[in-house]
Amino acid sequence: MTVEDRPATTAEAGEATGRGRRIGVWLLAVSVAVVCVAGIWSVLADSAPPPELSVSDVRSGERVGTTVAVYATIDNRGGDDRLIRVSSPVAARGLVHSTNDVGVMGTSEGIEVPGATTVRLVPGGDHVMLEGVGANLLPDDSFALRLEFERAGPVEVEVEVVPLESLVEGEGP
Ligand SMILES: [Cu+2]
Repeated sequence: MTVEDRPATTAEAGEATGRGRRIGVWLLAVSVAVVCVAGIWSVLADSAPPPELSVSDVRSGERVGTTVAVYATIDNRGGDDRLIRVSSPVAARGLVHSTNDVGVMGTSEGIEVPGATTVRLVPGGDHVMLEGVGANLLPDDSFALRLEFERAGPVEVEVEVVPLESLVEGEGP
């Protein structure tokens, strides 16, 4: 190595160090950006709008036997939700029922209550089934019912007992 070469080499080395620093700054900026995007993404994923439920027109027919079906209108002005459990002090057991294409009802995993929709529990469709009802339920009686939603949590409502014939034709009590 000659003496003349030395300053050039030092300059190159300096330039290389500067380049290394610039790359370091860029890597830092990129990783900060990645962390920010990941953060925003997780916030967005968690911030699905909360359900805004209002339950109305909750009714059942008179008790026949020990099983009573309950119908209602569930209005959701917020985000998606699902009715997952039901219970009532007048019943040993509360079930979420749906009715299949041939009119046979059975226990369902839950009733979807999508956002910005009104779901109607009606005879021949999805409904609440109360089993082991001991109390004699007559028209104009009312009783408490707890509807548990996956996201909104429990909603307490009052069920109005109506004459069987005033429920829509299609399914028994
Ligand atoms: Cu049923």
